[in-house]
Amino acid sequence: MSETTTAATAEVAAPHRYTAGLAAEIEARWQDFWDADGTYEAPNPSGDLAGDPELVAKPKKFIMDMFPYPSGAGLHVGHPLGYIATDVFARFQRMTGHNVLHTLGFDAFGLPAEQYAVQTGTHPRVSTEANIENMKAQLRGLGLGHDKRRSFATIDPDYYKWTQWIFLQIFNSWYDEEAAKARPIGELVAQFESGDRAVQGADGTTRAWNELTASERADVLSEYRLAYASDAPVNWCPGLGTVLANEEVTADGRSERGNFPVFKAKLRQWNMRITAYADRLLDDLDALDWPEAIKLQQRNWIGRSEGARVDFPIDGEAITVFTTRQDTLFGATYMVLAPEHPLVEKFTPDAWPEGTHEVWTGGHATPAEAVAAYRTQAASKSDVERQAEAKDKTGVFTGTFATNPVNGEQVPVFIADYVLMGYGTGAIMAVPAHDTRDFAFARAFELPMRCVVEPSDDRGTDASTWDDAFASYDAKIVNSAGEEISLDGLGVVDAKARMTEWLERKGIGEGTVNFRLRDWLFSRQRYWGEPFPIVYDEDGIAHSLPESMLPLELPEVEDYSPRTFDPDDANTSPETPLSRNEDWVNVTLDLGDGPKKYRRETNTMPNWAGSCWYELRYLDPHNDQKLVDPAIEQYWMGPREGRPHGGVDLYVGGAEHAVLHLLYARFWSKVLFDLGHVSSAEPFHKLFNQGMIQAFVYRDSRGIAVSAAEVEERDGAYYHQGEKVSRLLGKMGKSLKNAVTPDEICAEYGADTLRLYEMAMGPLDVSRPWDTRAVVGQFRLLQRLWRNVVDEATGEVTVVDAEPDEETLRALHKAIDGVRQDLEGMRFNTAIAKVTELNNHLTKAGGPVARSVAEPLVLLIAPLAPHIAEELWRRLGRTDSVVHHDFPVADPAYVVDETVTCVVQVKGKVKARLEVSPAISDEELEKVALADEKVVAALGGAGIRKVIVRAPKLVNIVTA
Ligand code: ANZ
Repeated sequence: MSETTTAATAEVAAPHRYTAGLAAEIEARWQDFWDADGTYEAPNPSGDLAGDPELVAKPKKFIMDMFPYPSGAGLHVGHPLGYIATDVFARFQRMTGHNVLHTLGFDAFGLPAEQYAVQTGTHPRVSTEANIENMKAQLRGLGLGHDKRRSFATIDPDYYKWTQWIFLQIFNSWYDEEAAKARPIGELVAQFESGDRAVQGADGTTRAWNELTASERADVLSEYRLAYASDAPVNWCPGLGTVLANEEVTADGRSERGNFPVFKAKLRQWNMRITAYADRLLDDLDALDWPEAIKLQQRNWIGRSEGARVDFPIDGEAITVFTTRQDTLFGATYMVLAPEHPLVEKFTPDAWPEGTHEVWTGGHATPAEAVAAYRTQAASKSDVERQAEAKDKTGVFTGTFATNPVNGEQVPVFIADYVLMGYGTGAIMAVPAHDTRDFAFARAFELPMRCVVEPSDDRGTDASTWDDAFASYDAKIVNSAGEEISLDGLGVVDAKARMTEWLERKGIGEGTVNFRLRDWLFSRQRYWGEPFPIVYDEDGIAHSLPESMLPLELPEVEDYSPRTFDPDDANTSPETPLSRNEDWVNVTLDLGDGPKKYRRETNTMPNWAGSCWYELRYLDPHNDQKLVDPAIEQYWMGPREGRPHGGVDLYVGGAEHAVLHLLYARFWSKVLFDLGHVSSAEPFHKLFNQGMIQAFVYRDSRGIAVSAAEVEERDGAYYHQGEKVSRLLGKMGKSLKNAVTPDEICAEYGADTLRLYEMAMGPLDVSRPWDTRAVVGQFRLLQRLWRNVVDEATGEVTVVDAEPDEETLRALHKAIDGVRQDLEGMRFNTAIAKVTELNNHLTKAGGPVARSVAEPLVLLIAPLAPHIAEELWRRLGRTDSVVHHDFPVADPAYVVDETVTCVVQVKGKVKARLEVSPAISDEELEKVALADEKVVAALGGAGIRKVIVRAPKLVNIVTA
């Protein structure tokens, strides 16, 4: 018999069975109802919260997903894992008395949209909007309870108006170190005008503000602004035709997107002074409820190092180094400058000093020649390549010696590419005995090594005999006694402190903190991004557009494709698509001092901009007067007990966003907080990283992925069109030909089954392999649930108004208790196991189910499988929605175990085991024990001296 006839026969016999067809009908109907009813719309406080008794009584929960990028490929079943999880959680919170804000927008600017548009020849807006519509339809089919009034896309002009507005807040503010917060730039100007703050000229002299030209003032302010343009070495990617942020460059120096080479090039670009917030970004992590792994990644990325700056004099000048080991100064036997260090020329003499070692000169006739040759060589390497822990260190002597300030020794100064210009001061003191890189370099260049930290092993203190450096923070200092200072015998920590104090006293150094974090490169040479609300006057001074001119909309251009170049050609420079539109670029505007000619900024913002503040827009999505109404922001995001910086209650997304989005969004929050626009200094209080849904990748003998749907399994081997193929667990995706779409699964089983399957696959934070064949298991659960309420033949509800038996009551209340705890703890897989157990109990018991059991069962599954739950609820005669119904509460009397085993000892030996109620009293237990047959037999009529009772587990009878 074919499958179709089986299904057809079943439908005749049981026309009201829960089939894919019925699921589809139910799901579509309730989705329409929920939309029309506004079931998921979360009210905002209107004005004063105190005047809103309903909201005062209801705690709030703001639950968010990392919003999707609407790609042309649409969703596969891996994408909605997190969305389903937050939806289940949000539904549970609604049913436990919370006002829940849950919605989803779209992050729609950025490179992929533009590249897709370039490939297909359609305008990015057209293709992006079509992708959004497609994705919305896919998501709607999953029954996600989103407040749709609050959804938006980052490309909507009335959204990016505020992205531009925030940019201007950042541009028009500075970081006041003393107050440790951002302040409006006008307050800085006032300090300059009044003379409260001195204006430092480039030569170190003080100048009067009112004597500066407009252009000079702009330059001074640029040194303070939190968003500023500067000519700095940036990551230029010719293959993509744009510059990239450090965070977008991979560990091997290529573009994260597209895997193209990235070069350092000096270009005028916009930056965000995120470094001003390094300390706060670090400190505030402590109070966040985030996975430790993500916190650690942020800490490492920010990279706080405590150390000292130390001056090494040369001919009345000095080279300043940054070291984290000032305790090892006596062991510094040479110095290294980054090849690009600006002092290199100055300290390069005309000729090599008498008798300079051949290895030091690299065979070059003069220091200048050696330096020039080495610089060319170093320029072709990325920072990452330069920092790689390769043993073969390269470099060249500059021909100069500096003085080690602790012992007056003359130490040679080298340039070498393992020292980077962008870190510390771009110069180091080298301590070969205690630093691996210095050790390798010293070996190669035959430089002396001096052990100044006592080794904890038996290598001895003659470093020249060692195989590698010895590094420790937990050891004693040796060989470090000079005329003015001695560190001998001190531990590392104390020695560092003593040295810092001495350096500061002598005025030749100071303790400092250095950060690895760099300012955030904020401009891109792209069309599909937010235009900068900045214009330049005829002197090239940047002006912000007034708020009334926002949004500055992206102009329509003929050619929006980026100008890309030979990926390997570093000698190229970017061309912005917006610059090709002269009419838009050159404008006459009145910025308050009469109409004048300006040129617009033609870079666009990076795609990260739109996701830096979207949580705030969800709160007050249609406000066109303010970023967000303060009372509304305070209600949803403001600080509460246990969350001192405020923020979203739950934010779910992938672990790959540890440093980019999550760091940028924190930074914007802090600026907005400092400027008084929001009460929350952190965007996301609790972060949860969901695992990935993986899928098997099948490859033929050439290693090419073949369509997973066409693979057959025979005796544990896999075949594609007769050819044996290999099988490995990997990512799911179109390119690996193993994508399964939610649409397929919904068509075959319905969304409720898909939701249950995804949640049942394992703990949410663990990656799990997709197995289409296993989905049916959850479908069967729903079929059995249906059968426990509805007669498949007649469609009549079968529940009865009878008292359930004791065993059923126990099964019910245990399930309620367990499911409640599991949903609260986001253990959706075990919650499903408990619902299944209860449902199976009812199936096995047979006969009609009592209403007092059927109703809570439906409520238990409602967060997980909302459509079938809503349907059964209404069929049970209820007229309200399950969505806002109270979640069942367990009766503790039925939750405790029915009986416990009590051990009865006679003369110290176990003579009986009794099944008793856990609530039994001592007296009752004693009575039961003494009446037990075995106990009576064991006593054999002997007199009882004492009975020790520890209800409910132990009775000990001592005989006379
Ligand atoms: C002397 C020394 C002795 C060092 C020793 C280390 C160990 P973190 O912890 O990452 O901040 N350094 C400083 N500036 C550098 C640059 N621009 N390029 C490459 N290396 C640089 O690292 C700080 C240490 O890295 C500094 O401390 C310096 O080497 C080196 F036993 O100074 B140290």
